Amino acid sequence: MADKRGTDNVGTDELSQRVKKAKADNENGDGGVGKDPESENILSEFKTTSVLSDSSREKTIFVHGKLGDQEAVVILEKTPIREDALAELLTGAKLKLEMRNDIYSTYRLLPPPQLNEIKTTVVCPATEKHVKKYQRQESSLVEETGEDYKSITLPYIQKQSFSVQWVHNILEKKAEAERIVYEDPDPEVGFVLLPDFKWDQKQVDDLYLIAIVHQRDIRSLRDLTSEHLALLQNIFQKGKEAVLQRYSLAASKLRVYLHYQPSYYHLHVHFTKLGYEVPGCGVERAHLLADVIQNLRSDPQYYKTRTLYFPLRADDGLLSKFKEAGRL
Ligand code: M7G
Repeated sequence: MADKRGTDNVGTDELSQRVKKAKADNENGDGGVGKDPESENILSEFKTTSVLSDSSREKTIFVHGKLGDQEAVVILEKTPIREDALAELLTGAKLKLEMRNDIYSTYRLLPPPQLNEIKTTVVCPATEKHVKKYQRQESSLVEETGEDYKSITLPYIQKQSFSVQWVHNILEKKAEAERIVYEDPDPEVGFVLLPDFKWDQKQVDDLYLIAIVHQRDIRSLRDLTSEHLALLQNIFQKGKEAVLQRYSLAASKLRVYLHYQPSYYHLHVHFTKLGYEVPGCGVERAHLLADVIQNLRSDPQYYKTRTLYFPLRADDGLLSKFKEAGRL
């Protein structure tokens, strides 16, 4: 069942209603690239090549396969059971008894189809890098000095990183325009705040938004100096206000952070609900925006000069570059 952490001042029910309303409001917006709510089932042609990873605890499976002649990755994830849908779930379901013993009994509950969704993400055409990203792999912690960044990491990411076309589509309103929660259009300090595609927006317990900056030449934490303080403070302040207004979630219930290394080298900030243990929120990858702001205040060149630590997966090309350079 969806947990109730952090809903101190507002009931879960009310929160769910607000999320649903926000979603409905959003869905009345204009279309974007690939928007086709009732699209036909393109996955009926999907041919599985391999299961990249799965988790019975997370109730997810990451599958590599082919859609026609194109490589594809499909991610399936069972969604949380919502409190506001409980009554409909219990009355509308078929219940099949599995066993009964004294005061105990177990059943298989077959919910009505509308309450039995599986959140599905399709990446197609998927690159080899996508396939690797979703494959379960051992990781190693890398120590990157400011010099290592210039001589190893930067040349690698200039050649090898994921396309940020999807980010440009968002900034130009060519995709996901109807999902935007808040925008500050200023070219210097402005940003777009919208739901991360990992969040289905059905409950606030797993809230996940991203703030994408309008400036296009800031790759990551490493590019930040005190010149970007106004931008970072603007995202922090207005992002928190927008979340409070839209989802009634106070700033004290949010984890606001950047990834280093990110997957996509266009500066963006993650806003997740505190207590929601999302992959990538651990100390080896997440940098709290509040800390980033403080560090830049005390040293304008902090992220140019500091040694930064991050995990790299065994088959990551960047890891090979660190090994070749004798840094691992
Ligand atoms: P990251 O730190 O660069 O990499 O974050 P990560 O994916 O390894 O965490 C990028 C964030 O953008 C992730 O949280 C993704 O789930 C999210 N994201 C990625 N894509 C391709 C999209 C997209 O097309 N739309 C939206 N809304 N979010 C996306």
